[in-house]
Amino acid sequence: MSAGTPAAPGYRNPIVPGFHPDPSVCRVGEDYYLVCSSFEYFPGVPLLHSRDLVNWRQIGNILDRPSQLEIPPDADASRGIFAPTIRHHDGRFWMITTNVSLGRHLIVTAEDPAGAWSEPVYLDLPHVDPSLAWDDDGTCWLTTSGVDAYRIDPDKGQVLEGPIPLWSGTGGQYPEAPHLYRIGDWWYLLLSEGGTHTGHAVSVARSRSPRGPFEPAPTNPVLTHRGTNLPVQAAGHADLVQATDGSWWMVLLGIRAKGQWPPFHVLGRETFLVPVRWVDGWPVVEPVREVTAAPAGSAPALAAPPDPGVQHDDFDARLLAPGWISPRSRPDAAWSLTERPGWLTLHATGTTLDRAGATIVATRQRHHDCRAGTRVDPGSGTAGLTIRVDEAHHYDLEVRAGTARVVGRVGPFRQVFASLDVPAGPLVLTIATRTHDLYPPTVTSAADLTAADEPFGVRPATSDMVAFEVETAEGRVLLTELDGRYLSTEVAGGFTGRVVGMYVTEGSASFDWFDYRPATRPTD
Ligand code: 6LW
Repeated sequence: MSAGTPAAPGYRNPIVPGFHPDPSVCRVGEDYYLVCSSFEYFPGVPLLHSRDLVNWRQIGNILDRPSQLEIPPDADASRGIFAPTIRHHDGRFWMITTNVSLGRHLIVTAEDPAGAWSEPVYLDLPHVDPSLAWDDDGTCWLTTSGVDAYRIDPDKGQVLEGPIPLWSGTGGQYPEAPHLYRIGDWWYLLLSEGGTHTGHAVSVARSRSPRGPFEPAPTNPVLTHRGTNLPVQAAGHADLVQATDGSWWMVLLGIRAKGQWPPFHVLGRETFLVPVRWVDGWPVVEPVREVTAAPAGSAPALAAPPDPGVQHDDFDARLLAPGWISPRSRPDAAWSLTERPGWLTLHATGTTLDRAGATIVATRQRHHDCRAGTRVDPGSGTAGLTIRVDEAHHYDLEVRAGTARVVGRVGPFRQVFASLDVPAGPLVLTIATRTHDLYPPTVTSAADLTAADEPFGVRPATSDMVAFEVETAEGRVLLTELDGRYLSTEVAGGFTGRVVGMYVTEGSASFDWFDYRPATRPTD
């Protein structure tokens, strides 16, 4: 495989698993950079790097300080940062996004994508999903959902002209996620329509000028999975990139729902990659598959899907790794890696996970089957491990005053499902999700491709099961297992996905380590 070109001969999707929606990508030389939406979580806009478009590593979060990212303390879940675009122009990286909680678009720039990124320049314009493109003469074009274009000065955040209505797709609801590209003698406008669920579709039009008029592709929508049996659904919100070998690729979001009926997706919207061919001047996109076949004659290389999130943290570093996120804010007074060296100490900022304001340090769940564990010293506080979508949808394994208990909150309901006396001092808490025994095995070789596109042979009612275990010096105890579908987007609503992490709701507690790993068997 040559650097800068997608990993041959085959690759697995999603390329960025778990809650990583609305991807945008750019290439500079042999390096690719990708950003995603982060909504109410701080820090915001995860930034990932790759040399082959398939294996991604998170190198930071673009909005990583309060002066760049203001999420009001009472902001609803799934507000905050929507749909960023990343581009490179004139020696600088540019990221534009919308802070929906403030009702403003913002632009930040950096010469080195690893940061620091600049303070924001704000633009007060309607709609979401802003994108930037530059003309040969340096003119900067901003597009938004709708779809409208504006001529802007991106350094000053000034609108010079517009709105100029461009093209709103083929008639589907929510024309959004527009990107303009100058390719050859054409300006291409890529957009999504149909809404970011099973009706999602990607359409394209082209013009000789960024002002239009735009001529729709005769093949629209160029990509949709609506009404299909494909295991990846909701394919849309796409961005294009040309690899160093000249080949074209599309990154886009999709969901992997499980169970019947309806299916439930619990990992949020994830980022996928598909090859693009150009035929008669229009992009032709293949359906999005979990395994993209190897070219004829070559051996499939189905490595385990790359995992860009937190896998193991001993809390020996000075700073929290970029894969750690917290709802709305992470005040300096709420956490410390130095108070008890080698431990993460958390201080309570709120008294319940049922409302905004609690101290939570979490990472995205990236696998349907996973185990997440931590060794906690609760001291005299109330602390634990939570798996959550939002304040109204979470399961917690909590320790307080010599008792470990499993608490579930779903909508207006809150219940204690199990409890166990535990000795004072540190103990290991584990939350494990499983689809084992609920589903047939997933794809393990390219020969399984056809099978993978078939609807599930087994039709269980739920997405997954979530188990809660406590381990003390005396051994490991399974407290209970709860139905995972209640922590899905279909139940909770919103745009995010599950995260799993540590929390404190009373006093202070320390965490010795955190471990997350995909699991293939309950005891892995
Ligand atoms: C985003 C819109 C969308 O603004 O979902 O998938 C919205 N599409 O483009 C939130 O992510």
